[in-house]
Amino acid sequence: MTQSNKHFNTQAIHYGYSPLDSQGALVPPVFQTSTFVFPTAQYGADCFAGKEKGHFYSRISNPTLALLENRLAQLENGEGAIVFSSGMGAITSTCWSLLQPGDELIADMTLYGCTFTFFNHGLVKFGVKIKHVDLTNLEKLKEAITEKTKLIFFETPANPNMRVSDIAKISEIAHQHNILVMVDSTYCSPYLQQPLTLGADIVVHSMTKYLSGHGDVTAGAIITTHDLANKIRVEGLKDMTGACLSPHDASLILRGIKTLGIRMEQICKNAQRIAEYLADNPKVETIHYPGLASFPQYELAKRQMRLAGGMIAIELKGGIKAGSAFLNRLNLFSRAVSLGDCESLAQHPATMTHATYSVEERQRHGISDGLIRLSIGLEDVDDLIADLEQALA
Ligand code: HCS
Repeated sequence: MTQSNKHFNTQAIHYGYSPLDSQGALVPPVFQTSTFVFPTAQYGADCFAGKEKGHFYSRISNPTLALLENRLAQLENGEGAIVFSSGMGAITSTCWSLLQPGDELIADMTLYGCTFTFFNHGLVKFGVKIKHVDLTNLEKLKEAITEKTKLIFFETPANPNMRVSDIAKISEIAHQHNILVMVDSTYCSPYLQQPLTLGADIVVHSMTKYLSGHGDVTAGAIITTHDLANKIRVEGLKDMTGACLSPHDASLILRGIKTLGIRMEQICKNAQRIAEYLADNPKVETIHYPGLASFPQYELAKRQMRLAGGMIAIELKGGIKAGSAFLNRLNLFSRAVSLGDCESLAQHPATMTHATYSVEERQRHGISDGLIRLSIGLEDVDDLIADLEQALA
């Protein structure tokens, strides 16, 4: 009944749940409880000592969270997963568990603003050295590695400028030096890209985005080996961040994942049409979308992603002034951060998602002031193009 040998959509709907184990309930019940009753005092003590595998407190585990974790591990081709109350909860819990003072972390040049800040203003305070390296250049990666390097972290495609990094090649180099590779695959979801299959050690998702898919939850996850998941659960999640997901939010994500495949297919179709329209529009100076042959890493993106995704970054002729006027004229696209929702969204990274970088840092890290980020949703694509057309006019 767990459907482990089936295709993606079948697993996204069924994996890990048997209705007859829950009085026939077609949809998994939500275990909305913070604590669990011990049949005996000894059983409780054994739970705390790690000798019993049962659930005993929902910050650490809960049957609804466990179902979501098992399903995610299956969809990402991993052994184990942990869910968190946000993507940042997932990143911070993992880094606190894996890094120590004196260690070095290599990160790509472009990262989501709060990840960048956590690394450069959070981890550094505790003696971890951060090296930003252009991971699209493997020679630079090899030069940056030292015996202190413990973790390589990158987003692919990167938020917001869409840089694509080669997961297989970076993992191969990292593993020659016993370095762990952590990939933020939020822009793809497991439907478009499976970093563990390509050799990475840890995948992180903001499940606020495509996995939940409906803009009503903040959540995060990591998927990795059993051993690493166990370490990060009992160190990072349990004792360091406590960034646990609520059972109700987990059930919303389980619902969202059922339609992940068909949502991603349609979102990617819409995004491809919109990218082609924008690429031909004379008001657009630059467009970054992995599904266009003009995209610098078009071949790599085709190799490691099933489809080109729903995120597009553009720069308009006239820079930030034109970009701001364009944002203000949009009617159907919502002016909002976040991504991966049914609603199409538009935002300005330099003053919103990446405002945590200083001006100089943004310049150094390739986030231009005029960049506009679009998250393509599920509206009819002709309506979306009409909205872009009138906003660009
Ligand atoms: N990580 C989200 C939230 C921004 S504040 C985004 O839109 O990139």
